[in-house]
Amino acid sequence: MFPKEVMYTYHNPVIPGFNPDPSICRDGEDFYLVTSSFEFFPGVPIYHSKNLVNWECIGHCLTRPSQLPLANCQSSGGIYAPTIRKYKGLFYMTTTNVDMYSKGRPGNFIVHTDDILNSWSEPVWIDQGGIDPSLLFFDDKTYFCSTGGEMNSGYAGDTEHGIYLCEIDPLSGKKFSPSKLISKGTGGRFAEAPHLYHINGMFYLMLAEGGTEYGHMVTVQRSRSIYGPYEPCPHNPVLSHRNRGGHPIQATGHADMMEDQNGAWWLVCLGIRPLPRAMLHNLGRETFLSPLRWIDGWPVVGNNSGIELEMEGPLPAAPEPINFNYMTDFSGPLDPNWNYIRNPVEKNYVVKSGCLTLKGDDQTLSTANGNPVFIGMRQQAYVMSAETTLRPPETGKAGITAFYNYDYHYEIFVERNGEGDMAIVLNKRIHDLEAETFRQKIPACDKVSLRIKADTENYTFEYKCGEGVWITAGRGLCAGLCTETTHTMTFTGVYIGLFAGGGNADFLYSKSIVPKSLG
Ligand code: 6LW
Repeated sequence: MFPKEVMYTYHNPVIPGFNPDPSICRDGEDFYLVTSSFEFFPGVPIYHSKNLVNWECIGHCLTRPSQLPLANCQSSGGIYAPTIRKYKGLFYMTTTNVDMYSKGRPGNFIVHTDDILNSWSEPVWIDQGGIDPSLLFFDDKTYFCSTGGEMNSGYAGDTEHGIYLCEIDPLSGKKFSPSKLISKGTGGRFAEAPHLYHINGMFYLMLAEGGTEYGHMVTVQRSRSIYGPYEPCPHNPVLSHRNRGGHPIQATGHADMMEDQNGAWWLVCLGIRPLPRAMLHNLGRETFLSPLRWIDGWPVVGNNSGIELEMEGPLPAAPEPINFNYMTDFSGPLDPNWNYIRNPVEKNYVVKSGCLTLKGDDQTLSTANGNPVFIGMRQQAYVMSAETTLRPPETGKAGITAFYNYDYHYEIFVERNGEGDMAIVLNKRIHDLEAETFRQKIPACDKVSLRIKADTENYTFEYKCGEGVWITAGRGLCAGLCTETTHTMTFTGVYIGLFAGGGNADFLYSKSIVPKSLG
């Protein structure tokens, strides 16, 4: 059935932790995948793989504030779903900075590069509204689609809801045709995530419908003409877990598909792994992989239109176990797995001779729409631990946090006041309630270690003075840092981060460990 007979077993999610809205393209035997980044910076991580299972973050598309202004960006504002494509020697990435709409400006833009390991162009802005932009290169023309019409009729809402298409120049952003409504979806609410493909003489339009929560699905339509009319696939939705109650993977949707160098087809999509006791998830929407077959000119996804934690497929190369363990001793530049909240003030981050100095200013992790002095990595496994050792600040605070957004975070930190008194503090913020649930004076020492241990119920916070023993300061429920429990619509996941406020602190290393049995 598959063009290549060697079948491999692999594990999902292939990119765990907050990595939603995956889009994938192939360049020879190299695969590249991008995901949404919202208020975090740099924007739009780029992952590389040779086998479609082991992905390494090699950089970001949006590395300069001129490409990605995030000042005062709302939680889960900023960058929504990207699409990546390769055409005639150039990589193109199109996405939305939804914050632009609140300024009355276009939100959809395109950047390009001829060297994916290097920097990308400045954005060109597209006069078409909505979200989830996508590109199709066909017949020497470039087609652009998204979920909104002409900009002067407003962001998505003011135009008739649906998928709009126009022809553009991807380098200048110039529009060659008016935006035309080509589909309203197949009946589910929120037709979004359009991806257009030209395969065997037909145009295929893949959409997400149902919303990005538990009713999420992927639908497909096809037409001989790019502008439609589009005929729905007889077995829509081609992927959904909406009727799979109790399945460990939920909310599958927002997909992209691609043919590999051996003629096998693959689909990447987002999904969530809810906590065992409730319909809640704290790790964010993650990236999953499924083989895709063509039957009678329609795509058939995975296991009976579903995705499993363990799947089999004709991968282009053998998969390796996913390594979740991470150690940095700050002996070189920060690798791209580290992210900031909104645009960082660069002078507040100094990496030198095995030490990261965070120069804490007057912002805190709770500063609304702020850019506190923080670097973090996505939490990628439910059961994990993360620790750091630091030299306490002369005055101020420095520590480690489990951070969802400025209204939802737990942290343990060391604080030194003007008199030189030192204390360990556990602080929790949920909704508009912020409380110190633990405060312990400690004798002055020049090194403090702080640790977060996560499981499917709690984050546990521990500290150690000098070479002493680990002491538990307290816990915080995972339920407090979940997408479903936030007071605004949010789309992100937990970061484990290092931070400082009100003074300078030197961090000597950062380490995170996932028990092998879960890797
Ligand atoms: C994205 C939309 C969606 O733009 O969630 O799951 C939105 N799908 O397509 C934010 O990621």
